Amino acid sequence: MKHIALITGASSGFGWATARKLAEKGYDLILTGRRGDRLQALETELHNMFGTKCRLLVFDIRDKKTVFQQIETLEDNWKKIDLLINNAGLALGRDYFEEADMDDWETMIDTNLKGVIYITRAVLPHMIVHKKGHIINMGSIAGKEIYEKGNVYCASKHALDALSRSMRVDLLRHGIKVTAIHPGAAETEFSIVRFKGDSEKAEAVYNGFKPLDPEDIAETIWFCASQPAHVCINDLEITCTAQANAYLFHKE
Ligand code: NDP
Ligand code: 8X3
Repeated sequence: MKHIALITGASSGFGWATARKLAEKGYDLILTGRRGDRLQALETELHNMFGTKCRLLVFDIRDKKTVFQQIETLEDNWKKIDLLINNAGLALGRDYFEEADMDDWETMIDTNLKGVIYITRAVLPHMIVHKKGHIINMGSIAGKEIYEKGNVYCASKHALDALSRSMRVDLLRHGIKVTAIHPGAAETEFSIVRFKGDSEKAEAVYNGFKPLDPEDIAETIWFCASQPAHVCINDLEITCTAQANAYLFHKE
């Protein structure tokens, strides 16, 4: 029987690249995000390239009721999720604490933290029944260290780091693996979203160095997902070679 992975935030960036990688490796995929047109395009691509079976769930991960309803709409064969990749997330703004937008802060907490809690609670009963499963949470180097004007984005990813460690402890008795991956700067739509469509500001983030590609993260996810049953990669930090920590870059 084929393995099933559910990827949140599959409509772009890491999620999209990971869908491709897992499709290539023979997974059936549940793809989620708000932009259904993007998910449909991805489904078509994966079907044509690998004959992958996809199930699309279009929803906003901040909406608790909808998250649980959407998981319940899955047919029994799709509910047997082997791998949950909690990837959907975002940064909004980069401003001093006293100047930052409160609504942006709430959106980040609702998405990066509460969204992960909702989807994980919705999927978990199906893993627990089968006494196996693997949850991969997309943290960030911003969840290990803070940087100037990173405030609530950093806090949301620090909280996710704590949540990943808590999940690992609490889910031990069910035989469920929990991995947290913490990337540094990677070029996706992340900065375009952070700077609200200002592509000049977004591009400037990556000036003078070669950032990670989404494919680098997809490869890392595959490395974690493809370990033998008795091995769990717990915590993994990855940056491009030009990045030493959350704020130190070697730029040409
Ligand atoms: P992208 O902006 O390219 O992708 C983000 C994905 O999250 C999209 O598919 C988006 O889908 C989804 N998403 C955002 N908000 C919601 C929501 N409310 N409901 C459902 N889905 C949502 O960024 P990345 O691929 O770079 O980011 C993926 C993850 O990696 C994030 O958690 C980010 O914090 C983390 N990260 C990114 C780094 C980077 O430098 N790029 C480095 C470290 C971590 P849609 O808009 O269709 O809903
Ligand atoms: C994304 C990486 O450095 O912009 O989590 O916070 S950073």
